[in-house]
Amino acid sequence: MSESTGNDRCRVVVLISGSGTNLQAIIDSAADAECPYQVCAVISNKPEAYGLTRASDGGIETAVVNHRDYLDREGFDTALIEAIDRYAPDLVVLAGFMRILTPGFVRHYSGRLLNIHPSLLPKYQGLHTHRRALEAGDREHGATVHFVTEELDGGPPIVQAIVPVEDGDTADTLAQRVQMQEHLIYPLAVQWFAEGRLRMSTDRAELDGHPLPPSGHRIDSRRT
Ligand code: NHR
Ligand code: GAR
Repeated sequence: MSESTGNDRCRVVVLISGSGTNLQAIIDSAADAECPYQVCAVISNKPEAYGLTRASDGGIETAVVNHRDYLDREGFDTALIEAIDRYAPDLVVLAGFMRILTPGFVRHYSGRLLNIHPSLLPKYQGLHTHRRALEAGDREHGATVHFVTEELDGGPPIVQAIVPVEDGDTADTLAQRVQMQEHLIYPLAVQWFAEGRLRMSTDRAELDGHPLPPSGHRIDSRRT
């Protein structure tokens, strides 16, 4: 065993807007001594986000950059970059972060910015994904971790979890089933990045030097 103090671990800053259950999964997985990343800070655009309490409870530094304090998206994103870069992160993770980011922000973190989106991208970009999947009569749904680019929910997928749609599902029951899988695939993708295995190339994500399929590595929860 090495005598690492953990100081060489990949530095991750997590951005949230709400409950932070994905943040919790990422924090929990970092508690493992073998985990290749550490969560350095959690930053919210909403002062009341419960995820801030989760972070404090985990001994993690927090900050709030309230979008309402800024005249426009450029001003907000500039302040957000300042708050993030104080922690010199190797990776920035959006976990239920609800503000669309400007091209300048996305370029600043190009190749080191991840999001989790609650649909099987490229289906249902944008909001209200569970309702839209139900309304379309889909039999499968899920979540996708992807690199963030200027195109909203359009960056290269890394890993996708597929869940069944059950008879009688509501948007809430379906969301719960999807979120259980989110809590598995998001820490996995962050670990891959931290181990240096994951890269963004032109229009694909690469794992271990090989391009991933267009929808990313797929995990089918119906088969496990
Ligand atoms: N920014 C860029 N440039 N590219 C992406 O792929 C992004 C992004 C910012 C956030 C998360 C995304 C999701 O997974 C995300 C991906 C918010 C909205 C939205 O419409 C859309 C997509 C996502 C997040 N937000 C409203 C806005 O005006 C505000 C909604 C609210 O506050 O509740 O910013 O779904
Ligand atoms: C998650 O389901 C995530 O996929 C989704 O919001 C939820 C956040 O939950 N993200 C978006 O809709 C982004 N627009 P959490 O705060 O408990 O992690």
